[in-house]
Amino acid sequence: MNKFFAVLLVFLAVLGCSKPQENAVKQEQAPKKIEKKEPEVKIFKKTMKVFTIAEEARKQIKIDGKFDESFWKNASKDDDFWISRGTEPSPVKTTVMTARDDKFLYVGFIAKDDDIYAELKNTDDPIYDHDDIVEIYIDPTGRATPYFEMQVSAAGVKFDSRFSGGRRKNRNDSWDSGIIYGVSLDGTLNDPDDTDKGWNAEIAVPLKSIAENPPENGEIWKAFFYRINRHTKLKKSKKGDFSAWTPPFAGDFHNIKHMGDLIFVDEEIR
Ligand SMILES: [Ca+2]
Ligand SMILES: [Ca+2]
Ligand SMILES: [Ca+2]
Repeated sequence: MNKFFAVLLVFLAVLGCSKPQENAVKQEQAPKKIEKKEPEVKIFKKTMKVFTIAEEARKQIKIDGKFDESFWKNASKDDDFWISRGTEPSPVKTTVMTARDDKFLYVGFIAKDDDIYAELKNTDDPIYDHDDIVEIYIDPTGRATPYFEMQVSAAGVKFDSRFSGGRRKNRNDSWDSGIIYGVSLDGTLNDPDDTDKGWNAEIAVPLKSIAENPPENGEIWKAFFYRINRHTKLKKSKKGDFSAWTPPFAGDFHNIKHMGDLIFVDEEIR
């Protein structure tokens, strides 16, 4: 190797080292691509203990949409509803409560609402597309076969349906849950010119409609509780109008793999 080649090699080595640095500088200066970020979603699931109403306290039960019975004070409650996609807590306020006795699962909803709206009148009308409603989904086995959907509107109309074999499969609207329910309003129905406070739904679900045997101490049933808030004359929906006790992480309320747990316990309330 003569002197010329030695110098050439050193020159090439220096060149080789400097190029990546130049590139690095260029990359740093290049304008950053703006990536559209999906909101971060932390998947979670709720659980709720369903206490047993003591025998002597069962006489007071009146399914009227009012929660005057003393056991409701001691029942499990959750007012932390989320928008159904699970990205944030719902700005529309709802509380759900549960209790049981030997024949019924009792579910109470307290729905804050400044514009109570419900027009449909007949059982199994599509109130889910139209009116202010609350919804209960129950999958007693966790296998989605069958699972049940029960809804009540602010006008006191019910929709109930039975599914079997998986998410949305074999829908049967002719199924009758036999729910007993009462609705009470703090406001006026279908009047956009005043400001309402809200409405309640008190729902008794016959255990025998859902499962062959009433749940035993510690038994878990999968469940969703939902609320759809509407506006008079079907004004456009707002954020939080589709809300859930435990989110399905989809616009689809039937995303049953995210159902929460209802844990039935013998512990008594009165
Ligand atoms: Ca009552
Ligand atoms: Ca409403
Ligand atoms: Ca039905």
